[in-house]
Amino acid sequence: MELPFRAKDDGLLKNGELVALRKRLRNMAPAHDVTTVVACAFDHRTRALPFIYADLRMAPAGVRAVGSALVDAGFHKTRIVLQQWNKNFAPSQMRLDGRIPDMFLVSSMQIHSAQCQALIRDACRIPPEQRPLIIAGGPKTIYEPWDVFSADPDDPWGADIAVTGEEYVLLSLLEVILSERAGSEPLRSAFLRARDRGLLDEIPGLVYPRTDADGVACELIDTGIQRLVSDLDETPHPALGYRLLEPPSRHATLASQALPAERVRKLTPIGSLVMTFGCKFNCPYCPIPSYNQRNFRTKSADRIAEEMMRLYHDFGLRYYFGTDDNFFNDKARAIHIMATLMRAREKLPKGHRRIRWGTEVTIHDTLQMKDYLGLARGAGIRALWLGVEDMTATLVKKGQSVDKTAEAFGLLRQNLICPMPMLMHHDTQPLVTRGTHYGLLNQVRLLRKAGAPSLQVLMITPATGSRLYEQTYNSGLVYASADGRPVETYMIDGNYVVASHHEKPWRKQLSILAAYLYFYNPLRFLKALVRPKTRLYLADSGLQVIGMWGLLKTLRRTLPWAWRLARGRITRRDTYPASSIPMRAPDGTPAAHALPGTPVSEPVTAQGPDSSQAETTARH
Ligand code: B12
Ligand code: SF4
Repeated sequence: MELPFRAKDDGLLKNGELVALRKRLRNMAPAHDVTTVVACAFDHRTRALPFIYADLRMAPAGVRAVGSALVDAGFHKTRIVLQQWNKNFAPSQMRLDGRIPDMFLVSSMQIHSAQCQALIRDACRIPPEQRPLIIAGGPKTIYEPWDVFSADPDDPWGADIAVTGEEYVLLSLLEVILSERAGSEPLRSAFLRARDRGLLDEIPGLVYPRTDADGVACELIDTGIQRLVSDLDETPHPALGYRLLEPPSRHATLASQALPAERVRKLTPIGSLVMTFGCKFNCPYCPIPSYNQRNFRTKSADRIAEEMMRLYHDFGLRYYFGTDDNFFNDKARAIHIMATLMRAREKLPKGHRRIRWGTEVTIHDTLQMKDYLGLARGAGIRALWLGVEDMTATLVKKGQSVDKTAEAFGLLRQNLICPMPMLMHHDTQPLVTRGTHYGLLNQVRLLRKAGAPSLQVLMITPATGSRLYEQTYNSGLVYASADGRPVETYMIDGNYVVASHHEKPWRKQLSILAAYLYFYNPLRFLKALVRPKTRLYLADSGLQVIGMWGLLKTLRRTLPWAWRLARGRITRRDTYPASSIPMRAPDGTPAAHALPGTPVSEPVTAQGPDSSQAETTARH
């Protein structure tokens, strides 16, 4: 299910709303000595190609944005802990400023859910009277907020609230809680009162539980789809978040100081930077257009240039990755941003013009930009990730074809920009075909010939929040287990074949490995160095090294799975994972984030039943 759309003209915040909220909080902050730890959940079992370097060496923008928002609002005692760097971090043992923090925030992608739940579970070991207010957020809760609450009476853990939105939602929640807080009362107790008085119900983008006496969630109240900030210049500056990072360690506890500015670049040499959000295409397996309520949201060119320059000056960051879904989506804006960045780079003293960046685009839009790729190079773009998916457009059509892909790659290479293809493998695509370009290896070969220095091949896998999601599960495509090994959430990353009707799915698994092996190997590495075909040979050989290292990790992770697939005994899911806890909107209507089939609870009235005994009915 795609996220539902808000009413027309009500999907976006009014201009200035986020700025005004930040200002109001800054006025409130001096009266509240609030300490916060923001954790980024990361499951190290997901370490494999094609993300092997970026996964640890690029501090995620989501937790940094949340940290920046808190500091900007005046809450300086904030620390960001990345499980990427702090595997053993235990919230039950965290102390900040000498005390248990007032708030514990967890951010997670879907594939890191197991770690997200483990963090929350551990935080719940802190006795309730001392426990921080636990808030979950990020791409996991945006689509599946129910998963951060336990419904098991024998194991009652859970966040206090899930945020299904961005900075504005979190800051609105904080404003309400602080308005309700009496003196230095524990933040969590002010939260519980605000919740019980219904004060949170007016903030779209929250899901909170009503619990029974034992603390078990009996129903979830969903305040609806968030309103989105349209002018991204209103968001707090990303430089603030970089000052909050916990230094890497093996300890369960936190260091006394955050990572010093001079060590930031070494640990996270790539800076991920929000520039735009959204995409005009409408691929049925992709949740991005509906998440953005079909809007394309951007920062101004000046703001992007200022951010890059400030991060360069403050932390020495030279390499950036734009978190765009499709940077070339709006041609005029992209040109304006690139022209501004080019001027900003030119203003730097000669030896300092080394700011470089890359981002995601589509083949179709790259061709539309063919006259501006020199400008792109001048703006510092050195690599573009292109969603080629299937060059023959058999799987999905978004303006790509073999010829167009080759043309786009050629143009990028001419302008010394690395074309980084992203392919999607699927049941009907053979490993090799004769006389056509349909086979996976045929396409990999073409892409290599067209100058690709890196490769991404992922098996098509159901994505939460996409149109095809429920249908994919209901059709029995998705596995529950293979040869007795259950499919766990960390495996739903496209690297494992976990959704297929192929009679020999192990072949699909091996095909992905074969594609990588064909692309990354010692022979190619030597050729890239000795007989370079392109002026980008240093990038090419470097990426070969990272690719071979990543391939070893990928082999270690996915070969055993291929073996299980080959042994058969595959069991399939017959339905999608939905909430087992009843959900509803505050007024009793169906919850915006609930998948069809989620039980619905009756609202509690003054005379009505206790929510824990509320009658539940199936939705749809
Ligand atoms: C950059 C990126 C990557 C980088 C990440 C590197 C890094 N360390 O940052 C790389 C290339 C490695 C990557 C890999 C993958 N990615 Co990726 N990636 C993105 C991308 C394009 C940008 C992420 C980002 O920085 N966004 C900007 C920040 C500011 O947004 P945000 O993280 O959503 O955070 C905001 C809110 O969510 C919220 N928030 C976040 N955390 C919290 C916490 C709290 C408490 C609160 C209140 C709020 C909150 O506030 C933030 C500010 O607005 C997104 C799409 C997108 N445009 O967001 C996909 C995305 C995150 N990736 C996704 C996926 C699926 C993957 C992969 C599994 C590959 C795949 N199959 O597509 C792998 C996983 C690799 C791994 N082992 O982790 C999905 C996640 C879906 C989900 N439901 O979890 C996304 C959302 C794309 C999509 N399909 O919609 N990815
Ligand atoms: S082009 Fe990419 S971002 Fe746009 S809808 Fe398709 S998959 Fe999603």
